[in-house]
Amino acid sequence: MKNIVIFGAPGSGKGTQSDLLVKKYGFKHISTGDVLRAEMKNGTELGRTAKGFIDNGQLIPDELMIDILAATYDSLMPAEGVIFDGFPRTIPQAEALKDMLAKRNAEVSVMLELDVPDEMLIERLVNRGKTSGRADDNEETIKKRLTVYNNQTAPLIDWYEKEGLRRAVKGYGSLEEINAELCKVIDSL
Ligand code: B4P
Repeated sequence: MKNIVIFGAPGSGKGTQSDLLVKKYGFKHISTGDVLRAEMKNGTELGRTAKGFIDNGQLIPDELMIDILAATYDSLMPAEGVIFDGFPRTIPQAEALKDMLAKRNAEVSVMLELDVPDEMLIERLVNRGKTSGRADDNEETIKKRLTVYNNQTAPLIDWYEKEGLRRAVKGYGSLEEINAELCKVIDSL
């Protein structure tokens, strides 16, 4: 069974590429952003807590995210593969993912990193904001999200490099080109 982490800055195309990989391989998909947005839509307590952080471009506290992740993962078993999209976003989350999988006799197979320059990220998210209805897709919040990414999430690049699991792919160009590069890595696992 493959456990694939898809990694990148906000707007790098994690969700977009995950959808294509799910279609091709039939993997299950855990998008922590989607999980949180569903909770917000349903007005649950978790959704109300998450909204305060998301609308400000901040990350949800690790303890909360780690519990959600484990519950979502177990609800999807058995599976041939799982794509983790938007998790981990901090080093404690990466450690928790490793422990959670180890307890289930599993491990991360690869971390696929989508590299996209900042100007392109901002342009993509501002564009998405015109139709997404997402309160965090406006220029001011996007810039905050990029700062949070650089401070809290980017250190995971070295963390996964040291684990020997990091594979970086150019995250701009056509969706098909990017997808073909990701598939090459997955097929080589
Ligand atoms: P997410 O929902 O994970 O969102 P994202 O990082 O904004 O987007 P993604 O990279 O998936 O981009 P997409 O494919 O949509 O997180 C939202 C928030 O939830 C976070 O800020 C945080 O507050 C919270 N959260 C989530 N997980 C958390 C965690 N683990 N811990 C704590 N907090 C957490 O692509 C973006 C746009 O680019 C789209 O419009 C797309 O059409 C376009 N695009 C994609 N590929 C393209 C290409 N090749 N060329 C041109 N445009 C492209």
